[in-house]
Amino acid sequence: MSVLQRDPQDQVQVLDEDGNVVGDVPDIDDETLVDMYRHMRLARHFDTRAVSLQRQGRMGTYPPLSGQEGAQIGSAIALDEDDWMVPSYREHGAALLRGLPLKQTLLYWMGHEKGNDMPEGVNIFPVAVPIASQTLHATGVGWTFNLRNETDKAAICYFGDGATSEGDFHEALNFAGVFDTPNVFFCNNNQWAISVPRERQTASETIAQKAVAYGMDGVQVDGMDPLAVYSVTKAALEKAKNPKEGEGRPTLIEAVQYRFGAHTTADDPTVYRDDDEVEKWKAKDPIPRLETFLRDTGRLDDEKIAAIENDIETRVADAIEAAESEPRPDPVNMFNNVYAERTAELDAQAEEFEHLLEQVGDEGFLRE
Ligand SMILES: Cc1ncc(C[n+]2csc(CCOP(=O)(O)OP(=O)(O)O)c2C)c(N)n1
Ligand SMILES: [Mg+2]
Repeated sequence: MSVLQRDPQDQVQVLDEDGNVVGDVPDIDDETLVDMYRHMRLARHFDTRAVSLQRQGRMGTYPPLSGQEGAQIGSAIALDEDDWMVPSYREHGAALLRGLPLKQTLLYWMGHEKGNDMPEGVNIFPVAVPIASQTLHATGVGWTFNLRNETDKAAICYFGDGATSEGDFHEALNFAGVFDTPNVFFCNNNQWAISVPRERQTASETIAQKAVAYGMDGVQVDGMDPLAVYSVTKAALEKAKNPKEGEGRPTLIEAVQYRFGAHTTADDPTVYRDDDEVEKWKAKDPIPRLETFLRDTGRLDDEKIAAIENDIETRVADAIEAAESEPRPDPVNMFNNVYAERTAELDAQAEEFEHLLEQVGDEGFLRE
């Protein structure tokens, strides 16, 4: 039976908190497993450096991902080359794995238009800050594949627990169910929507169970177990592209996890959550879990880990240097890429902005 066909309360797990195998290990080759680990470590290191850049005034704001590496990398690594990814604003790890250079993620959060300019062949939508708006875009991508008869492609959409309270989420899933679009809706349930806890977000026992209302499979997975995340995402992507008789294409995955840090660098989580809670979840950290599994099965040792650490430090340092070497962007560029072409309204806004800029200068805008 497929890993997707289960009670939405029955959480999929492959590794327990200590990295012991407790479920079916997915069929992944050794190289990919080590690559999974490398990317999770890279995402964590990048995250630490990015927060520190922001603290030093070298970046505007930044949403940390620590704690969520297992969900991001475990799912993104399951995608095929032609699949598309539709992210929220926290998917730096998943985006990196799918080919977005770290330099661009840095540029985006430094306020540079180039950050959202996807390189040719990188199938990732721009960062979506308006909560849940990207779920509709993702359904649109899936519907496009249907209309074009491109049955070998699927789109994964990432969003948070808070996004499930938005109308967009319901419209996106309802449409996907009715039009049987090849979508994987991947909810990063990190327990908090800024300061709103999961239990204030919905009275549903799980987020996965919401799938029932849209006529699609819903599955809850331990989002801090990268192997379990891989298993369910892979199964959902395969079903999206090649459903068996009687199966629908779309799936809702609820990946249960925790963000270790602040919502963004503008947030102070100590005012709304206890240290005990954070410590409880830190014991489930996806990185040591996968590391234990890889060491126990002879795929990783001290020497290989040291080489990985060296490599990721260099990669992140190089990306920071490259991003900081970019010339400062002209703020008027922000009007250029809203639509393919600038509308008359945007022209008027840009003109007014340039006029103001002439009057008060850059500094005038920075004054509090
Ligand atoms: C439509 C909309 N409303 C409000 C906000 C402000 N806002 C930014 S992040 C956030 C919480 C989102 O929580 P969740 O969906 O759980 O995602 P997480 O940040 O936890 O990954 C809110 C309310 C927004 N960006 N867009
Ligand atoms: Mg959340």
